[in-house]
Amino acid sequence: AASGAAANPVSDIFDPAEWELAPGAERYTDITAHLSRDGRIARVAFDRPEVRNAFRPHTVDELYDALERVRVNPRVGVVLLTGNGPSPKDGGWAFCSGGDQRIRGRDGYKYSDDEATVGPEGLARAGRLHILEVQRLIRFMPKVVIALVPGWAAGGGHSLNVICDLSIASEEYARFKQTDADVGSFDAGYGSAYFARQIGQKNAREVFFLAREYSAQRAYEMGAVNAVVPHAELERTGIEWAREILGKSPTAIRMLKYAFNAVDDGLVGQQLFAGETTRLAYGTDEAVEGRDSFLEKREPDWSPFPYHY
Ligand code: S0N
Repeated sequence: AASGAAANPVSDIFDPAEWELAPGAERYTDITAHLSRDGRIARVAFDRPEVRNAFRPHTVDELYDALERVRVNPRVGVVLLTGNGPSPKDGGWAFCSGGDQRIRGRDGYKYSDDEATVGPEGLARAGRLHILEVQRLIRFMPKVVIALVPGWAAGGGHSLNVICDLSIASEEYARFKQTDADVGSFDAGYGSAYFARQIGQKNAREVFFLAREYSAQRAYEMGAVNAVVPHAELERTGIEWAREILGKSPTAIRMLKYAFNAVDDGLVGQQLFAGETTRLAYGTDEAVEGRDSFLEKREPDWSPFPYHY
């Protein structure tokens, strides 16, 4: 498979006929970002296959930028998050292997490999575990995010698979391993506690406490992924699922995503759901009457609006 990387500069299973470069993506070095030709699906991918798509702080900055652009793009309804490959070194595939262990220091992650050049801004960023900001962006984005797992999902990459709304895994190459306890770096938030909601407490504790390797099939049996497909069909399946979701009501999808989230997200989840209900309410004659009565300095007339039961 290693020859594929040379044949296709993005990824061996990337179909250039489906995609065009997303606006602003030409300057990314650690990820790639594309939009489908009709602009309705985004594909964002880790692009460090030589280190199993591990992320350094710069990678996370780019990922956040790409996902934020997607979040505010009104045409995009579904996001595919994946990892490019194979590795030019050994042909191995990865979704993401988490934080780049080569630049992890005592106070977190070094923002730059060259600390002398980072300046005050770099110092302020030092040690930030800002992959958690990316997790929140995915979690709170009112669009469906699908993880396409072409190879290893390990450590913080495993957590990213957890946070995505749906997951499709490569039958041949997807592997799952939560190395956090091996390397002394643990995700005590969504990556573990929410993972236990997905696959059950005993399974989740096994994955974390034993840090074993799991196949795509085993991950499917545990409920950690939605489907296992042949490697060559991974991206096509992701696009098919995205197109199916795009055939549904955008409002229904966003309300459902926030409804699924709310039970685990406390007041933040309620706040997001509430924001959506307010948006819906603004579209009613009743809310318009409230606004107009204020602007016209008169008592509101609520009589046309019944107390539904
Ligand atoms: C993924 C593994 C299992 C793959 O094994 P395999 O196929 O045998 O390949 P290797 O030979 O090991 O790797 C190939 C080359 O890639 C390099 N490499 C792989 N992973 C990393 C990495 N994470 N960082 C740096 N380099 C990596 C290898 O070194 C090798 O390079 P060469 O050829 O030069 O020797 C296996 O590679 C593995 O176990 N990787 C490490 C996985 C890991 O432990 N990741 C870190 C876990 N922790 C986090 O991610 C924390 C992240 C975080 O920021 C966080 C913080 C707070 C709260 C939450 C999080 C969060 O988790 O999101």
